[in-house]
Amino acid sequence: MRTRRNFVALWVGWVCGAFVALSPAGAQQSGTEPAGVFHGVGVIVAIDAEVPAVTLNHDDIKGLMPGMEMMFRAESKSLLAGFKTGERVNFDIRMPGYVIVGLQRRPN
Ligand SMILES: [Cu+2]
Repeated sequence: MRTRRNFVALWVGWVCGAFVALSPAGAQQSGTEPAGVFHGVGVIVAIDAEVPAVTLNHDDIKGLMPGMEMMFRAESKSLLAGFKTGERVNFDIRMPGYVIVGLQRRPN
């Protein structure tokens, strides 16, 4: 019995350790969502200036999710000012919450 319990504790410790190791430097774990600021590249599909929110067709976001099309809330309306659909952008997402906190037009 004692041996089995030690084995389970060791296994859980190993899995948690592996998960933390895959997280970006300085990120904190909160619940099941990773925390910290993640960086992505994508194309603007739609902008809702009132929410404010932006729909992006984005590439893989390292440590967070594979490439897909999805909507993100933006931290402020001014963050989206001057952008239009079809533009390729670099963006920063604050987790947890999937909030866009940075948006820059890409040269290409
Ligand atoms: Cu996504």
